Amino acid sequence: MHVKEAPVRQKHAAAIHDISGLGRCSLTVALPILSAAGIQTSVIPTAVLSTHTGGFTDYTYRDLTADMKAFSTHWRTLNLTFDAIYSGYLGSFKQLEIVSEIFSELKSKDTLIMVDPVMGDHGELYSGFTKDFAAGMKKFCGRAGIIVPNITEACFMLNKPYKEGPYEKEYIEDILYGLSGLGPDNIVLTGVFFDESFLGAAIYDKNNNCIDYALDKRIGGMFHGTGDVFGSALLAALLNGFDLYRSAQLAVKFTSGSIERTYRVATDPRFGVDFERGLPELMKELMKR
Ligand code: PXL
Repeated sequence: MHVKEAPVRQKHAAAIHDISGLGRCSLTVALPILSAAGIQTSVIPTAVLSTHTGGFTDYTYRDLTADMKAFSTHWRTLNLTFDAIYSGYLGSFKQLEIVSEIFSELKSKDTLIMVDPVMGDHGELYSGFTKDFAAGMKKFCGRAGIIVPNITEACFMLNKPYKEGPYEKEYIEDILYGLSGLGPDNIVLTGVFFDESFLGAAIYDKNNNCIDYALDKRIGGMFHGTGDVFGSALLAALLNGFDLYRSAQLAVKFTSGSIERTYRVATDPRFGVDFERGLPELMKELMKR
């Protein structure tokens, strides 16, 4: 007689980001990556834009702040458990406050809260963000189990001078310790490089007091949406049971591959990176677990 294996419970994530119609960031990146990784992904959209705000002018922006809380209030009646809640681009203090409430409403004992404190890059804040907002985001990061800032975002939250790379280990590790002081158990800092050839993430696991680096071939230049590609792939790997370091390695490889495909065909960097054609390879890696 054929005995069926007990079905493995499917993981369920909630993604709280805006949806920028064009430009491959936020939900148009998080949804396909998490879904392809076998994770049921429910979304709370924070705003709907025609494009993201990086380098485009005249984009449309419909704010959904007033609708967000109603999603979680409704979902609470449905007796759900979330394995992860993943927040990204949040555009106001009000949204920080609401998403904090949503975390409290939707999380259970084992829910991983992942916060990407999207605010800027290359030493500059994105349009519409202020230093005050960075202070609000710093506090908000205290609600997370894992945060995935880039160096610009980390420096604004820690009130630390931003430096251009290549970096010294001491500078990076000082940032990691500073960020861990905000509360999260795990820090994955992106945009780290020690020479011109390799770039990736610094990983700090506070409970094991362990710092590690996941680096891959570096292609210089500015590529939009890579933070969202990285964060989504990282969460996809974590929810598929990979440890923090291996998850960061897979996410770095997936992101650098996406950048390389984009670089080769020299598309307008505002249109984001070709992560789509890297999905089969990422899935193959995730299946090895
Ligand atoms: O990738 C981050 C992001 C998300 N959403 C919007 C953005 C940006 C970065 O510029 O503008 C609307």
